Amino acid sequence: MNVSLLEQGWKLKQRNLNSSLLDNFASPEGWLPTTAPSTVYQTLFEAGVIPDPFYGINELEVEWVGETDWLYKLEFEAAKTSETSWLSFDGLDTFATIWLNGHEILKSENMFVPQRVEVSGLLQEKNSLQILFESAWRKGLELEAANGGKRPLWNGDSSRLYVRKAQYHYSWDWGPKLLDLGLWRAVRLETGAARITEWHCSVELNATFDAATLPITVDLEGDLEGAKLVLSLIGPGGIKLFKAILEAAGQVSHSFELEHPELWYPHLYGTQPLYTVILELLRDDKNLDTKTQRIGVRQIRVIQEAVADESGSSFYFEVNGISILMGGANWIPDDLMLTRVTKDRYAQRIAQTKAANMQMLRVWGGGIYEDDAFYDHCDEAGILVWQDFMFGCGIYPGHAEFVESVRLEAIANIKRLRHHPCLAIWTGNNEDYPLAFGQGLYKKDLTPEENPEMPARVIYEHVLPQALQEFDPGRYYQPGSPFYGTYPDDPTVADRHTWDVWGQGQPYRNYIKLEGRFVSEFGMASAAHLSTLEAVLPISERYSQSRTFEHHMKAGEGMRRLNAYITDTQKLPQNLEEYVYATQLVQSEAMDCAYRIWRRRWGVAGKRAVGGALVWQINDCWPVSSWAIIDSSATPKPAYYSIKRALAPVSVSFWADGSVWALNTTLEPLEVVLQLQAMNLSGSQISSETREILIPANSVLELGIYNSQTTEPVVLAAKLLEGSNVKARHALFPEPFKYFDWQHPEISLVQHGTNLHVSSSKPVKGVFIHGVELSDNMFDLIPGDVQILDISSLPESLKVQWLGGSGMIRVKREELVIAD
Ligand code: BMA
Repeated sequence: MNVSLLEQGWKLKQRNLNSSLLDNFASPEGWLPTTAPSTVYQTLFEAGVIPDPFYGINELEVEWVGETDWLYKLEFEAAKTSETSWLSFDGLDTFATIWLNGHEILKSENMFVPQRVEVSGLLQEKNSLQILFESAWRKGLELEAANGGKRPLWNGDSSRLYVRKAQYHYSWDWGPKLLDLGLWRAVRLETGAARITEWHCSVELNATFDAATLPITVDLEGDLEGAKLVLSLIGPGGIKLFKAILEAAGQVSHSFELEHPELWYPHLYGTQPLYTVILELLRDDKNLDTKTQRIGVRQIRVIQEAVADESGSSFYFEVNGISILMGGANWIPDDLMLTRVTKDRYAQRIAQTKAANMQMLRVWGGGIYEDDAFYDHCDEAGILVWQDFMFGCGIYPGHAEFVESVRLEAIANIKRLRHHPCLAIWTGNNEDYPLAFGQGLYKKDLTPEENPEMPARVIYEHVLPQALQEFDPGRYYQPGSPFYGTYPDDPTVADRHTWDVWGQGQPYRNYIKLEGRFVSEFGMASAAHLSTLEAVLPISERYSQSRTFEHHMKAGEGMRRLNAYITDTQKLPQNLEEYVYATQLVQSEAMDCAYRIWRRRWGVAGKRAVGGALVWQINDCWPVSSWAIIDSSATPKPAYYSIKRALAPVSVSFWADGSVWALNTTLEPLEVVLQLQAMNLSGSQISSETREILIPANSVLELGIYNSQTTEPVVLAAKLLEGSNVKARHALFPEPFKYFDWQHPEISLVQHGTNLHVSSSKPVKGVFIHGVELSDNMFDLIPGDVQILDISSLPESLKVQWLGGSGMIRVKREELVIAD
């Protein structure tokens, strides 16, 4: 195949509704240079036609872009050929009509369906490609009026339910309304005599994990006379393992058998060896087409078994026979202007996920089926993917055209994603069932056909599982997330979205009562970093009650809730810097509570009461106060670090009642020394205790209640030591923090080579060091316990904030003394 990327030379302009489309395209006026991929917002912003939609309250000023129609055009040359030619459009957002040399070749109404059109008869030496993108806003309103009118939803405008477009573009409780449009994925001209149209290699691992069958099916089209299909399998180290030469035909099947395959594991449980399948369609010595597919050999199961002494059933993942206590996060699209999410940005975000000791990302249903790069990085990093189909928080329609469009969308995306070893589970939608349940629209005991009040049940319960049955059988599917037993928050079965904390304003210590068998969403909002905010807040607006600050908080009652959690827990902040810290401390403490108390319920084999928790949300798509733990400038918020510590393979934890437990998610038992200490607020020791403990593999070990036997306020500290190596720490400070006098802590920072030693003469809560990349941050300091962090470079002094204060602290430099 001769493939040319039609990337450069595109032009873009707004459609003038006062003249005909033909005149619009013909007129030389108003065209802006652009590329494919590109989007309209991105092009206009980069050309200086509109201001930065993310700055200040510009969102309101640029809304018109999404309410108008836009034109793309490209002149391109093509060599004369007797072979077949196709134009491929990997992503059209959304209502597109396309003409080649004046002939309409395509109409598309679904952003998630790649399109390919044969254009052999229409191609000339000089070609003109013209595309009309109609406003999704206007089209959505028309579709809504024609197909059933307004339906219940959370977030955005109800017309979104009728439009197969990224739903968060309509605004969300963490995102602005930016109804972007355009050629959001690549465009290609492909020419050849014959081609590989479909290919798939599935992986069947045997029960003892020591042999795998790799059945490969390939569909071919075109002139296959005398052609051969060569299939090769390359091992993880680049070694050629197998080669098969087969007669080319419409469909070709073959199978490779692998003895002792190298198994793919999630991060922290093993390595991520990847095999490559290469398909070459050859005639004589001429290569007609080539495709490659990377695969991994592993078996993933969702275990729903009895939980000893409890009702309901477990919900946890098992990979290659290993029970995994999942730590992870929910993923939203990383930007509103999707073409700005480069491969490097994906790489950075997945690396951050991995560095936080996470093993799973859930691609949430209000966004997009992500770019191949996302899943490639997850394959390489060992991050499992929980993949929603793209429906979120709404009562979607079920008319025939809509269902058919969804069916094609599902098939296209299942085929694109199914070979990735990272892909663990599919779910039909995000929160459509709880929404319907709450409104009395979900009739659980009736079939989808008998329940027209929730028309899209037909999609979630028939169309999607049928598509999976045909194209990705064997992978776990659930009609929605959450999907529950008797009611949406049922803690005894399946997954749960826990929003009583934040959503209902409950204190975060209540997480102990709000577990699920698998908590696939929960979170606490906080402000973005000060520097991220300063970049979008005009100077006069840099205070937390400003109109612009509030504009960058989209959640219902969002500002009130942020403020309530601060007043419940801390003294009132005096300026924006303190405000940002106060919200981030709340988020960090809340995440520490949730992850630790739920992971405690991993228990032991046969009693896996909680199988994992995914924080809402890992990333942001613009500068905003949200539940994200990494803000839109890619800077981890403090909660990122408290989660990272809670998800470490070995941890020790306190709960508010003084109970202590250790968790070892490694597959080996661990012998460590447990050190417990109680001290008053100025750091004088009241009691201490040291004992040797053996934490069984992949289990929780309860360590009893540590009681300091005193009535004065105390700080409790726990450490696990392997020799002099600190494996884990945790501390319990008296709450609510606002009732106590946090004395000036005298924090010391000393650089030893590539380490920064941080210590203090008094107990300090929530030490956050600004402006440098560190292996840990937002930690508590206990006198006598120096924390050693990895650093890359260090300035003379560092800005440090902690509960009760902040300051610039000079970094002392120590000569590195290397002992013999
Ligand atoms: C969950 C998500 C999102 C939402 C988030 C915060 O329910 O599925 O729809 O952004 O809560 O409210």
